[in-house]
Amino acid sequence: MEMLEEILKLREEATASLNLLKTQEDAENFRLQYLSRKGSVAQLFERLKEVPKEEKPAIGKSLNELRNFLEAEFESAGQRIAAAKTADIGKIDLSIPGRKRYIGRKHPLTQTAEEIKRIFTGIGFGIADGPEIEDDYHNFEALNFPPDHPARDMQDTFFVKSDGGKYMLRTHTSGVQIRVMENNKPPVRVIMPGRVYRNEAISARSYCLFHQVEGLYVDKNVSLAELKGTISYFVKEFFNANAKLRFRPSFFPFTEPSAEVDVNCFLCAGKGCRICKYSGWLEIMGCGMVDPNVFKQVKYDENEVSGFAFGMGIDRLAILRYGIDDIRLFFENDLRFLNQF
Ligand code: 2NL
Repeated sequence: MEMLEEILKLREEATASLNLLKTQEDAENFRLQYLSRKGSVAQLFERLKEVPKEEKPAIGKSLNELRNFLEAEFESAGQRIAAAKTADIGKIDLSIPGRKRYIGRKHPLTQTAEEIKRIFTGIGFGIADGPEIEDDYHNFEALNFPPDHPARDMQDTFFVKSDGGKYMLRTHTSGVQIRVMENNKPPVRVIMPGRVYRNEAISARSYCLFHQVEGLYVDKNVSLAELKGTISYFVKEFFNANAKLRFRPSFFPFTEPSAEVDVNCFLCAGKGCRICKYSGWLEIMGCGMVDPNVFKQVKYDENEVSGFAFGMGIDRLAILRYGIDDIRLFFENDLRFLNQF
């Protein structure tokens, strides 16, 4: 290659890398590569010896120009780097206190649901889930609700409008249990946590949406004593080992006999207070022995198997456990509330 061409090429190459210099270290590398005693510019000067005599003045002049140009540019690049460094120091105020980072946490309803799941899976229950839009069969009919039951009323249930009343937002998770029995032979031992909906006036005590955990155990010879034992175990794990509970006769279309479960009020220890409405007891769940009509619907032989079922509101349990006085707080996502759990 002609020397003049090489000089031009080196000038282009060096100018390009000058623009990329960011740190003092970059600058020193540049100096070593191009401007030091063994650098590219010096090497070109070295070759001036081989150049024919008549070309020497022109090429020598070019080389001098190159060296002066690069030295000047290198100098200003050095100033640019130094200036950038001071500018950065000016931008960062090391005396400003650090920004506080907020650590996220699980919603109190999630924490409560997880605790309930932990207790039941620990004694052999599986977890099932299913659709939140249910059909009439799974939400009511298979559960032995008579056709004129008030829960089937528009007043209590959100129906999916366009289909003339066949589909609804589930009012309990029982439909999932029906599906589990439809798809599995006994024994069955599952809980189903999930969202349920009721068309109710919204107040501190009730919301149109809440959360339920239902449980079902079906096998040969499942007894009421096992129901009581299972529920007692759960209540003592969830509330405390000394919790006292009572089973109060009740009615559900899908269980016979049925009971409601009360735990002694832990706030007043049974003396009577605002939370337990001066009764000394808090209602926490419903339960019973699965009605034979339900077994017939899912083609289980009601003479071969028996079972118990129960249902509890997660929101209600969380309210009691944490002493919350308004269910709507669970749905507002106000961090001042959520950060307390
Ligand atoms: C309550 C009461 C209950 C059930 C739910 C159930 C489901 C099937 C068959 C029989 Cl498939 N029973 N579920 C039984 C008793 C009570 O819930 O107060 N829940 C908040």
